[in-house]
Amino acid sequence: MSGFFSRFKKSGGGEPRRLPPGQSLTEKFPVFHYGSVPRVDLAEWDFRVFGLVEEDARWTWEEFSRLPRRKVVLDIHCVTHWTKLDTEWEGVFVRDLVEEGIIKPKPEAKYVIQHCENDFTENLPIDLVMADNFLLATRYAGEPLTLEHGYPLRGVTGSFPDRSEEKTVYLWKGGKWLRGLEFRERDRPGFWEGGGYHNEADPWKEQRFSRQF
Ligand SMILES: Nc1nc2c(c(=O)[nH]1)N[C@H]1C(S)=C(S)[C@@H](COP(=O)(O)O)O[C@H]1N2
Ligand SMILES: [Mo]
Repeated sequence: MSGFFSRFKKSGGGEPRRLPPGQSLTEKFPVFHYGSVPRVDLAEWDFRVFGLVEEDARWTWEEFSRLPRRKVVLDIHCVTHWTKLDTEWEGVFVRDLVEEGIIKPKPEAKYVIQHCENDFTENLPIDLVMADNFLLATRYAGEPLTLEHGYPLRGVTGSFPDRSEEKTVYLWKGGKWLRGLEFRERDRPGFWEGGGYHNEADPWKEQRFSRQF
């Protein structure tokens, strides 16, 4: 029992905060998406950065693989009420690309749209995309992503196991089969937001839906 509870470390205020309201822990990694799993050919794959950036970019898989990368451990929260603790991801952080001058967002850029296969999109404010709890992940738990979890590249967002002050959003804000980032001045609802999911998606505030279905 102590082992279980010791995983819920105290955050600044002294209260343990790892399981957002209305969530249950799972050891599994459920798969959830709309539509079918796209077939991706790495030889044809590219990744585009466009919109309000000083220079557009288009990277092949090989070029993308040479970008700076690092690892992070996150607790991920699905709007369908499961939370998975201590998930290990590896990939590219937008923050690193900006700090190294590889991407130069214009000052007017306030939002970032993830563009995925089959015209699927997800939207986030730029500060959340630049945070250390958002990455463009190529690997999960030491292995390349599986097809159904977004191979070869997906957005991932979650909360830090050891601190919970950072703004977090539900996992639906991480687009699987990611193909590009668009920097914009104005927000534009993504696929799930268009279907009634909450635009802000903060699991601690239980921002699941913006209206009743
Ligand atoms: N391309 C794409 N990405 C997507 C979705 C989708 O329908 N298409 N669904 C989102 C939702 S609602 C969730 S909960 C997570 C699920 O990720 P998982 O299947 O790896 O658990 O993917 C998100 N990313
Ligand atoms: Mo979801």
